[in-house]
Amino acid sequence: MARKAQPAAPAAQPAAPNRERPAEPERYQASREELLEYYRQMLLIRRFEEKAGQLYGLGLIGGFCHLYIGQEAVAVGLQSALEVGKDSVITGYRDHGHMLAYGIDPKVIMAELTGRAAGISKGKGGSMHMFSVDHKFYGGHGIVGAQVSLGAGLGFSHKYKGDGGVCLAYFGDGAANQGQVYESFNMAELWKLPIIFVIENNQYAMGTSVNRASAEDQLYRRGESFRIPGIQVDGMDVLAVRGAAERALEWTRGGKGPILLELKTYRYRGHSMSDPAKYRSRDEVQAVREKSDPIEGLKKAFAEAGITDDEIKAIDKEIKAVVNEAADFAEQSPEPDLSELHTDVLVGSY
Ligand SMILES: Cc1ncc(C[n+]2csc(CCOP(=O)(O)OP(=O)(O)O)c2C)c(N)n1
Ligand SMILES: [Mg+2]
Repeated sequence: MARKAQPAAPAAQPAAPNRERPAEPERYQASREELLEYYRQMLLIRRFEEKAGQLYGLGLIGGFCHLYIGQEAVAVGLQSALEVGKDSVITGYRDHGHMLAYGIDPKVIMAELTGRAAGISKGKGGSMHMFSVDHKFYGGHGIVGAQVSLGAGLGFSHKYKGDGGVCLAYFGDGAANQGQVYESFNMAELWKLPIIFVIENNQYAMGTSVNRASAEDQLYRRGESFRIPGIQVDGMDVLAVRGAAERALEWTRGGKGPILLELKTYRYRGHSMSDPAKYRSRDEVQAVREKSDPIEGLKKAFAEAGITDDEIKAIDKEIKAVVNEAADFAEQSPEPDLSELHTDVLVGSY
């Protein structure tokens, strides 16, 4: 007997025609003190990472180690707009810069890199696994893309508790092709979670350029089919980054749900310490350093703000001392006791 054709189910009502867009961000008008602070923080990250590279070369740091040199303006510009202890941050394995930009003591970060008991994860996490609950800094994750789903969970927790916080979830251009990222986008928009998805587009995922790996390489558009608005930002300009942070925070704190920022940036060093760097030329790296270095770029705003060479030199000296102190501390601290081998593996109670 022929089956009767079923009437088509009524089409679901389309969601309200979207959608309001965030206002265009403006370059941030920083005060003199703020300019000096951004300079100080970016330089701290740069010198810290250079020192970490040296300690790695000397065999004092082992395992994986991913440096943030070149990308300093991203973490500094964004995190300068957050409220430490109220907002939360989560990122991948290239995490030293984000911790420093959150005001976490360079000594305990360096001690973690050298695997010492005084390190922020008691010397048992290393470069990729650092955490500070006090700062609401939730790592430090080695699984590419995992931090995005965990970040959606942090956004959920801000909303559930009504604590007014916003989560900043950083991930790379490579991670932007992971499936779980899009499941997280869907839930975040559906539930209007207070989360800023931050794509740090440093142009490469290990040795693969973004254009080779991404059908849509304008990554700020990646939220469109979830109705998440996106903004593309010059990630080498700390003032442009801070300006975009203002807009994104306005949006999320205003209860409008998630927003996506794509920061166009560049990493000067290899993917990790064991990168043969055969996928790009030295000239390419040199050209970015010369034309768009975030630290040199910021200096252009100094003259107008009346910042003198002596002030800059004093900061350079101060940062050198801070980083040397962190390295000395990291070299001299004892390693974890053998009895610590099996602690902190499982949560005792929850
Ligand atoms: C799920 C998963 N797949 C693959 C890897 C190996 N891996 C480590 S880093 C990386 C590249 C990620 O690049 P990107 O997201 O652009 O971040 P970047 O290193 O540029 O900061 C890959 C494929 C991994 N750690 N986890
Ligand atoms: Mg990348």
